[in-house]
Amino acid sequence: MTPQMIEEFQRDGVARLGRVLSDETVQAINTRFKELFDAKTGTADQGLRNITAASNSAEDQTAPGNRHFQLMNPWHMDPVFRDLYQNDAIVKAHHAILGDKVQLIHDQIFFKPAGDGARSQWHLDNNYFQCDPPDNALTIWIALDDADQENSCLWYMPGSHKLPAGESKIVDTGSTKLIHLKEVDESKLVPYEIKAGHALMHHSLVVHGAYPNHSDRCRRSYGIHCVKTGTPKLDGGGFNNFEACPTLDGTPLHKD
Ligand SMILES: O=C(O)CCC(=O)C(=O)O
Repeated sequence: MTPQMIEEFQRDGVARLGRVLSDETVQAINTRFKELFDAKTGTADQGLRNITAASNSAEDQTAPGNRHFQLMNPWHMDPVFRDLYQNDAIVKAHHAILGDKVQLIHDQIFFKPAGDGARSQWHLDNNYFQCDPPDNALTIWIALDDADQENSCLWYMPGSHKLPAGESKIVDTGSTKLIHLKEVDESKLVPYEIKAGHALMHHSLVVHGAYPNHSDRCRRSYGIHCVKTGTPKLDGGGFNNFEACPTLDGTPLHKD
């Protein structure tokens, strides 16, 4: 990460990291993802779900309409994904913000099909992570297709990671398990269009989300969520399981 990227991240809560994956790697990830997606679609496998579906039933999960698929923890499924969280550019970017000791919370692939890709509700990642302090966690989001305003690129509210909790940050879980924000002034949101293989890094308190994908192109992306090693959760728990949340450099947990 350059000093300019670090400054941008600290000021806006989001920074463009430029290219982190070659076209060949993006292609290999998309091929493997398609195999996993096809094998899991319509099964009760909890690794894959449509997060906007009313339930986990095969019928709801495969119904056309409002679709936003999520494959959780692909790094458990194939070395092609394990290589991603250990990718040099990604590890260095984490170290630049969080210091030497960093561990995985989880990774995921998002897939919004062409035509009926759902919106991503406006949210803050730390409402899911529950890290204390929130500064200790961040997300790197890598586009696996060119992502623009037509096919649901991410939109951010720059600087919102510094807003006090409460203002623009009241959550509403509604009928789903998603924790989204109740009121967001959409005029303050900025689109972050990026090419396939390029990445964004964002703070765990920055407001972000995406509009639906009504275009004739799908939009896939890979999200990696990490935390400074040993960070507790707000409920007093932590990320203490090496198998589930390994350090990025393979060192044992909690050894400084
Ligand atoms: O890909 C998306 O639309 C949502 C991703 C996201 O919000 C995240 O990775 O924090």
